[in-house]
Amino acid sequence: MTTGLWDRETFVENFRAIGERAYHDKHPFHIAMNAGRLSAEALRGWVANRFYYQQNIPIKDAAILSNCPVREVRQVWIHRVIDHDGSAVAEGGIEAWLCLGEACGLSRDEMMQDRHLQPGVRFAVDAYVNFARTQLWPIAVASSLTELFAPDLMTARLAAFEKFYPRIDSRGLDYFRQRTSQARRDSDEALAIALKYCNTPELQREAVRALEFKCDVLWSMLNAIHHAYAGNC
Ligand code: AHQ
Repeated sequence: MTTGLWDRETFVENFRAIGERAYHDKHPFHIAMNAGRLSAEALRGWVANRFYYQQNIPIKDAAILSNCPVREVRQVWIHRVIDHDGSAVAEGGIEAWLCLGEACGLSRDEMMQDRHLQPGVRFAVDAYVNFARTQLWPIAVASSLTELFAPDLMTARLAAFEKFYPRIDSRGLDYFRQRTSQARRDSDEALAIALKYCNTPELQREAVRALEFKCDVLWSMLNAIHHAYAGNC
């Protein structure tokens, strides 16, 4: 039996409960990273594999744009593509992530050619892009709400890199610095859109399930990376 429409507070609380339970800040690989226990090779493996995720974020967001008939929503959402792809006047997150890789000892070529890409990372990321292409656009927007929980993780990660991994040039960490504020803005925007357009009991429950799915995407990526590079940490 479908229960009634959640009020705003209940809807938001249901999103937050998913993060509390399933966000990847609790994954053993991130715990080890933030405790300074990762080897240089494990860090390189994580950066190289996350690059595949970063490259696909603007493709995912362009898929949402292509499915969205609401001009006001597209006007809000479109900056996400430029945030990562960059533009003629400013580099974006993909370039910043390549700089992070070079600071960890990876070459641009081996990242661009996905030389280290683990099957489990490829399949999780491709599932996320496919989700954005095939789901109702408000549901795909809701799947990005893992970013509600990203700023705290970014802050902890930046502190850990500066404290435990001093051989990584600090300029390589600019992605995490810019992401902390970008994630806050992104999640504020995505939450406002999800609350407004997931406006039936069924859409609200699908939106919460979309966030659970996205938490599984991020968790599966780290499972594959953990298995490949840091099974003993
Ligand atoms: O660097 C990240 C990023 O650009 C994005 C886009 C967003 C989305 O649209 O799904 N999610 C996301 C995330 C990024 N970094 C992850 C991390 O742990 O470094 C966290 C991830 C997220 O929380 O969804």
